[in-house]
Amino acid sequence: MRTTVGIVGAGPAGLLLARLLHTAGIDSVVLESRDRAYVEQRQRAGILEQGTVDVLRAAGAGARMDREGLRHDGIELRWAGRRHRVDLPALTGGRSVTVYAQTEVCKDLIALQLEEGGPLLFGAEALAVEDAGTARPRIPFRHQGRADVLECDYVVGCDGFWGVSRKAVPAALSRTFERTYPFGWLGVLADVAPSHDELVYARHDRGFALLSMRSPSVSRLYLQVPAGTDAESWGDDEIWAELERRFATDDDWTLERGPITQKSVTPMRSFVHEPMRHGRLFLAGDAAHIVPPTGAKGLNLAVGDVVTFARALVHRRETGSADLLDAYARTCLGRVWQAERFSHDMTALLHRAPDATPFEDRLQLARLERIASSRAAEADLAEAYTGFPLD
Ligand code: RFL
Ligand code: PHB
Repeated sequence: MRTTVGIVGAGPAGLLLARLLHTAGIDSVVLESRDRAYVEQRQRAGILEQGTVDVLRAAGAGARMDREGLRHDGIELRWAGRRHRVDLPALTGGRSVTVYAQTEVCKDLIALQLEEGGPLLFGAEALAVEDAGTARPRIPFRHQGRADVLECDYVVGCDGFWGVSRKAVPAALSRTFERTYPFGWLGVLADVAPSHDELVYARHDRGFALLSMRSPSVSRLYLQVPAGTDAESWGDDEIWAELERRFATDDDWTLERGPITQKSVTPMRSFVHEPMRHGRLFLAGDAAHIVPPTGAKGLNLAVGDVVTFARALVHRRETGSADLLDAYARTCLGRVWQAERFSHDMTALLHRAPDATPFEDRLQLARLERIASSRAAEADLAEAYTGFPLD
């Protein structure tokens, strides 16, 4: 099999890249090791930055998002019984975010690709990326039990943190930057209308909690739990009781309970692999970097990477110049490190480390007070949360 761009992985990065290349008239093949249902149902991100929304729309993948996505003009910070709303457009010159789940983004992009785009193979596991340092990189893969090889001009590794692409960068050239956290998130989906119309990020002495949503009738809620916690060790009533404690306010706000339909625990990690490019291999999304979910940045970063690659390849075709391809890693890493910084800071602001000292607790409260009382501090948060521009 032969194509211009071999794409490993059909998460949001790989699927959007295939769509962007298709609209630019560049052919690609996507290899995805899992089946379609798995990719469409894996519960993950919920928040799209304005820039991500604009990209999906321009790619012709925004119709259902525009109908069903929920535009949010604020988030609430909650601590010590207090509530503080951050007005996103007022602080950023009009920017907001959209609640539209990653599952739905993937469903929309898969449907478009199967209808109009190039091959998208499910159950196709890439075994390696070979000859990345040459003009003819290759991807050996297994599809429905048969061995095959995809020959390409370029390979984009969109295969997430556990994928094979990153391993094709020689160890002598690779550098990784990493932090693991001593806690994770227990996430639940519940069939109940969200108890607030905007997201609530809560800092509590017992740990962080987040109220989010998937639709006007489905809530998505998270609790900070110790690293390594088994989701099944938390009973449903116990989860609701703990959420109530951590979201408790001094006013008459209440948390509505409902049937929990899914629960799982996500570990938290910050991770960057440099460089993001080796020869004809380009890494994009979680394959190259991971952020803790507190800043809602992972999917949006993946979008930034593939937009940067697609633009660079179109530029190469139109002008013959490889300048933008050569600038890929530098361009992406600028945004990546800003998102790493913000995600780390939001995590530190709102989570309680198991060994937190009273001094650190007071600092957290002082930081929250600062955001609530200084427009500059609040605008700094709002700018990063709504996203750094793609250009
Ligand atoms: P993905 O989504 O992991 O997709 C990689 C795909 O590659 C496939 N694959 C292979 N295919 C072929 N051959 C191989 N050898 C392969 N190895 C792997 C995998 O099966 C998979 O389908 O990476 P991608 O596309 O880079 O997308 C990244 C995002 O999924 C991720 O950053 C976000 O979900 C992070 N994230 C959030 N991001 C946001 O922007 N906003 C949020 O609100 C947000 N919330 C979250 C999150 C992530 C979470 N978890 C579970 C980590 C909330 C949570 C709880
Ligand atoms: C989500 O809805 O899954 C979500 C929202 C905001 C975050 C992380 C996850 O910061």
